[in-house]
Amino acid sequence: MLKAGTCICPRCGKIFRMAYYYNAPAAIGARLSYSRQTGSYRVDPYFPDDPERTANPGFRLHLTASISKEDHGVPHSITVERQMDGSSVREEIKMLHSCPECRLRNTVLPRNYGIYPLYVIALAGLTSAGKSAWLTAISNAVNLSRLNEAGYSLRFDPAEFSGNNIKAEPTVPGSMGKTTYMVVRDREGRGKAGILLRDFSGELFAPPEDAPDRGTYDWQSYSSDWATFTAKGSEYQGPDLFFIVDSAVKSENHSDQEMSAYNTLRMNADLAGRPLGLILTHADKLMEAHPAHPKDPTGTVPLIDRKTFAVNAGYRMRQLVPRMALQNYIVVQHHHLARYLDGSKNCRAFLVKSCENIGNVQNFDNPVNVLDPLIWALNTLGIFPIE
Ligand SMILES: Nc1nc2c(ncn2[C@@H]2O[C@H](COP(=O)(O)OP(=O)(O)OP(=O)(O)O)[C@@H](O)[C@H]2O)c(=O)[nH]1
Ligand SMILES: [Mg+2]
Ligand SMILES: [Zn+2]
Repeated sequence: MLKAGTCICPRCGKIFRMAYYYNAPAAIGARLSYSRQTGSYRVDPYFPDDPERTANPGFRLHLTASISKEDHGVPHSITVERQMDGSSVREEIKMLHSCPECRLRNTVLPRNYGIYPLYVIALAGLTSAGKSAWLTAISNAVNLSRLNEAGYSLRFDPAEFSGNNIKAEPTVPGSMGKTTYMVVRDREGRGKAGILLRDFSGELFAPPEDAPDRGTYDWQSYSSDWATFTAKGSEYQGPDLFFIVDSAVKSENHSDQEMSAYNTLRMNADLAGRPLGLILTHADKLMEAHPAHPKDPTGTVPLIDRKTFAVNAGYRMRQLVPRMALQNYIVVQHHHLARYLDGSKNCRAFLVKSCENIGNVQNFDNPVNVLDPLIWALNTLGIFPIE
């Protein structure tokens, strides 16, 4: 967990404290600070790699509007007037809360970022496992509203929902993917915690089957994304929780791949003491296939069928608790890695349907169990207390 006021850049993993603002067209940056002496905010030009220019920028910046109390000193955007030294002309510029390290890649931080204690959850898993789709599904306000119906006093408030009917696309290494940020709020709307769910490209976790250097892959250097994001420092101890995501319907020869993905994760991140969730996606496909129970010698008793989990079921305790137990049971029966991890402390398996595809357009209207892993994670981290 990062203390309120400390940020991790969702893209580059840089840890920083300042409220940094950037305007891309003008290529100028500034830091916003509060002066106790004057009781007011000020904005100073700031060039992270150029102390000289920071000291003598050749212009001054003035805030054109006061900072709202609700922004806790870190608004999403500010409007400033720039006045060149020796000139009386003032030019208005809008600046966005950004990462000082990778500002040139236009890394604008999500709304309300850096204001609350920040918990980091990292998603690992092979390509096409369903990582990005799950992140989209849990940011869907329609799904999240079911939590309110169940009567919980806390709300999850996602920074954005990339939308129904979006095309499925593989996450490119080096990008942020569908990284999701959400604020956990109480009934009065007060923020309690920020949650960063960091998506990664599946290519970071297992090379393609036909990669020429598959046997000698150097994961550590291949995945600089992953390395920066999980590197520990004095203020950041790596992700607070990990999810491994895999598809419930396997392509052939998949089982050794999922183990290699897990071993890669262990090599790249210190999992010691961190909770680990396994999310099997494509529950819809598994239910359609209704596989036989592996322990049934007659092969006629189904492990799961097309009605085992209802679409859009609610989140009341009496629904949630048995449903989570059943998911864990089924996944442990069905999946190598789940069986291997079964019984380890702080491990839990889930079976979800995030979306379905019509052509290659994803539809998120009829999810199954989709918030269960999130509820478990936040409960495990002590943010979302349930019995
Ligand atoms: N039917 C069904 N399709 C799903 C489900 N989850 C994901 N998909 C589809 O599976 C495909 C792969 O999903 P992604 O979310 O892109 O997978 P990813 O793990 O992010 O893959 P990379 O970005 O390549 O690492 C997409 O076409 C999704 O729409 C699900 O629960 N059910
Ligand atoms: Mg992806
Ligand atoms: Zn950055």
